[in-house]
Amino acid sequence: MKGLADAVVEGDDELAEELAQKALDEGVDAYDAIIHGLSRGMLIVSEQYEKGEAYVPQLLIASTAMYAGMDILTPHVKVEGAEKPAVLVIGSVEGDVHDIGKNLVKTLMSAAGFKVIDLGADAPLEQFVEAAKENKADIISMSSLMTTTMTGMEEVIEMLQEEGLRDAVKVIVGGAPISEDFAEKIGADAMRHDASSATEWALEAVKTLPPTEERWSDQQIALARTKYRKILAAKVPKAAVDIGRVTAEKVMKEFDSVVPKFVSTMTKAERFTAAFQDKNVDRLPIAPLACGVSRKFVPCTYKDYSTNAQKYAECVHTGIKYFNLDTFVGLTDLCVDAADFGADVRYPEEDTPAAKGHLEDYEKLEVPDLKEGTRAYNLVMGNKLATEKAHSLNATMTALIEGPMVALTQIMGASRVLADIKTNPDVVKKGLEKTTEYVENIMKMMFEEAQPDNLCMVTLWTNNFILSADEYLMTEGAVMQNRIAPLYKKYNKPVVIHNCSDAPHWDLIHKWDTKAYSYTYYPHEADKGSRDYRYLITNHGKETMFMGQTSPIMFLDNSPEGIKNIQENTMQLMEGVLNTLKDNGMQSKYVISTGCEVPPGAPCDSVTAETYLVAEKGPELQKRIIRQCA
Ligand code: B1M
Repeated sequence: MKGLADAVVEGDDELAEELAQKALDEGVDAYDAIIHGLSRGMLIVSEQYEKGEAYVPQLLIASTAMYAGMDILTPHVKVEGAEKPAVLVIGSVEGDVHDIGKNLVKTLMSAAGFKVIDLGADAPLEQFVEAAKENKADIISMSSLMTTTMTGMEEVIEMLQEEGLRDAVKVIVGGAPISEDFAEKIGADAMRHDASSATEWALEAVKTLPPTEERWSDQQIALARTKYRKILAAKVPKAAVDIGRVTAEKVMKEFDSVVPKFVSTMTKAERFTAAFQDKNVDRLPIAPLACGVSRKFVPCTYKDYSTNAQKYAECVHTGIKYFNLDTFVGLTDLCVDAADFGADVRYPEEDTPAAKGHLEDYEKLEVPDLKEGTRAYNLVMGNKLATEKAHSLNATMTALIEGPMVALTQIMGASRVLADIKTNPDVVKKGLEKTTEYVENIMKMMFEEAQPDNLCMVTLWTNNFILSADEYLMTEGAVMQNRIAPLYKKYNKPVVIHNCSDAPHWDLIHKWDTKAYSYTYYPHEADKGSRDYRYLITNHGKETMFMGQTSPIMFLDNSPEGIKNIQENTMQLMEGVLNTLKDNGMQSKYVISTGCEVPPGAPCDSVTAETYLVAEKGPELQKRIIRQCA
């Protein structure tokens, strides 16, 4: 048993198979070998992960070893007399390609003895119900990592209610944006913050369920259908309005009577450039990543925004104008390179594109020609036009491209690449060589053709919850250091990085001589390493200009309370930042921003609630706090 557990902890799939076979040969009960051997090993690694002693690659290879052993043992589990394993349907909901957390939940549920039906990522909502019916499931487990997809969970629960199946299964939901309140509001049975507590809950929950045949009987289903019909009828139907478009029209109508009245003594470009150098400014620059949402002013679909250079430039133009931004950060989606390498990308009309079909073989990766017809070429041309438009408004343009590791994980699949870092590091490095070459070509073309004011690189895998510093430095860290940062230098451009992680490896900022860094702060992860502006300005502020801190999720709420909340939050942030700058002998090196994209379906007046407030109150605060210090 110890050998089996150790094989899992070590991520040694061959040893797990060998010992599983040995257990069978020596007459050990197969079920005991799974639970007291393989599963115990998986629990050890998962505890190490929770304590920050292990990282995602180790969890992934441990799960491969566990499944390898289980493949040998499971056919020998004695069914007679033994209880049938409980059935759990799992998936990341439609529209959401994040699947690392879901895969961890799946692994621990399998380790706990559940029969797991995995619908994968971006799973159509009806599939949760269909799979539950087909397998007479005990539990449905849904993950969502985005505020834009979490509402899908409620739809699944409503479908279960409509079909009279709600009482036949327990429903658990989870993922970063999911709260207990949300779970209760949508009628889920539970939410948990991590994979191990989700598994503990599931083990208890199945104990309280009546027998399968009773729950899934026609009679129970008919009764439940009647019961929930009333509940569903009482629900207020969701209004089918395009909130982005409605609020965009409102913002455009009010623009002339509001924005020209803001007192400013600098142009947007002057302000942004001065802040970059910590020089005197009339107020702090403002630039939430209101990227996809700016398409509502044009209007155009998300697909047009991300694949049509002209439309993209128009969105940048209207975004800068109506949101009153000092720079536009040109985030479209993170699968531009993946599409050019041949990965299958899904382009929903109204949402961010996602890489779905990944490539099989690292060896077959071929660096595409950067020519007309490729997505990267369109991105460069879009940024060329967008830069002209930004300059016509006296603002700056910050183009954005995927870093080599984001590109590789989008091409090959994130969980696979992360596991391969441990088992096949050379193959990953070779893959990175190819994506780095393409990224370099795009950088050169951006600098030579598009000539944006800044070029921002997405390096979200520096996330300290996912990769250790060594693992990161061995992979993308190495190419950032040796190839990407020097290329910025060659073109005499500042290194600008975007990272939407909870806890990046902050010490790397020095290594690539990063001049601007867009970050996200997660207050609930502060004890694990997520850092706020106080820490960042104090420790790295002299070398690096930070942009971030505002939660993008806040912009979803444009109710009067929501708007008030945004304004209070922005005011506090401006005051706090200015005082911190002053305490550190600085005056302007910070941009009020979001560090991650404002959801592309968000209302536009929630964005202006922040940007207009900065324009209105910023100058007086700047005078009061900074000038006083001088
Ligand atoms: Co994106 N992304 N991403 N991303 N990404 C987030 C989620 C984001 C929070 C970043 C941010 O704002 N700071 C943000 C969402 C914001 C919002 O809610 N509106 C975001 C965004 C905006 C996007 C894009 C839209 C970016 C763009 O293109 N403009 C795009 C979306 C594409 C799409 O889905 N349609 C996108 C794309 C990607 C990549 C593909 C590049 C990549 C995912 C690769 C993959 O999973 N295959 C990615 C990544 C890696 C992230 C971050 C950095 C990390 C997520 C992760 O894997 N964490 C993330 C920022 C963050 O969360 N810090 C971010 C590690 C993992 C172990 O944790 O999944 O949380 P997690 O799982 C935890 C718990 O949540 C829990 O258990 C696990 C640990 O034990 N848990 C459950 C999970 N499911 C559970 C179920 C349960 C119980 C517990 O019961 C059922």
